[in-house]
Amino acid sequence: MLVVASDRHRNHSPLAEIESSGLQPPFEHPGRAEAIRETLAADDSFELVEPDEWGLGPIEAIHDPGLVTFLARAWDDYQVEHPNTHDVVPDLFAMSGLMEGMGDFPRRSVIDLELGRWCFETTTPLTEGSYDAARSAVDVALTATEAVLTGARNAYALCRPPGHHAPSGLYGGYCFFNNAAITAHHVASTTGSKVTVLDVDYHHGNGTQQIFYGRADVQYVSLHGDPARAYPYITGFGSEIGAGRGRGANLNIPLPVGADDDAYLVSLGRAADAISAFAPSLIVVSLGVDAYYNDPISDLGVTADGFQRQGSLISELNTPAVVLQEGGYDVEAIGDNVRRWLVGLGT
Ligand code: OKP
Ligand code: ZN
Repeated sequence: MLVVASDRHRNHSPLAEIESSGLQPPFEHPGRAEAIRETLAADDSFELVEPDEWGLGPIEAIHDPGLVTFLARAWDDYQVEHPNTHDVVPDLFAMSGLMEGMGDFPRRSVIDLELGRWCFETTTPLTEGSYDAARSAVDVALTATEAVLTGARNAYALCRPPGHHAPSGLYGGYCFFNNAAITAHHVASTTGSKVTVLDVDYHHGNGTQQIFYGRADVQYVSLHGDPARAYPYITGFGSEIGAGRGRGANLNIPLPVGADDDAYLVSLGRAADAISAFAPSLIVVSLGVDAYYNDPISDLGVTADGFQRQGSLISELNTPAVVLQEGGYDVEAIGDNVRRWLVGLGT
């Protein structure tokens, strides 16, 4: 199987994250991607290549160009006001309630205000090279996708930072650009065919759901910890089925605490039936391996064997698939868990 990976992910390297009201070492760090790369490089069923450059077009087809411009400049602009800041984090959130009944938010070039305008939470510091890393993750995803569009049965994109929490006009949840949404839209718009995003990360991909909620040509199917207890709390409920032309093209399957391999596979079977009924030309898999029983920020009970069974179940759909990395925070196990999912899919 072709694996696309770039060293540029290392340029996104936060010192800390502000989570649950505490400052702590970041769960989302360069060591995650390094561990995956090492594991895949040691197995000759995988061939590692560098990404091509795809430019801003595919990104701006999904994200507000204002967000893109902001991310490109924000770290530098922040240093002018606050010199020698390594991790840039908003300390004001430009929430709509502040302007309730008074019209639109003022668009002013005050960096502290702009940060709070584009970022929705505190666990996603912007470092000097975050924009470069986020750009490289998109290039990695699109390069792997190109391989599948030109005949490979499947391919793996070692994306870092991840993407599925980023809606069209915001960043957060460790995500800057929504790699999966950019990829799915790129394929749907260039081939005129239907695409499914299957999201097996432990967390609901609120960003991907938001981007495609009104669209009939891109299906979003997600299994995740029930948002009644799990981040991002706001979305991921089964009642969210899409809107307008997109009604019926969004499927959320929330999972209970401790769901094990068998339970997970039953729900993934439901997801597979929905994908089969939609009949996409391509499946974009948002692969987080944070459903792992030992993941430090999640509460499901999936084992390495379970990940392989997941890949294998999806291979039975007989549909080309490009697999994009999202989360997974047990760095000891992340490489092998990803490898097993890909082995199940078919290398
Ligand atoms: C990214 B991905 C809860 C804080 C959650 C962000 C988690 C982002 C997960 N107190 N922090 O979906 O793996
Ligand atoms: Zn996750």
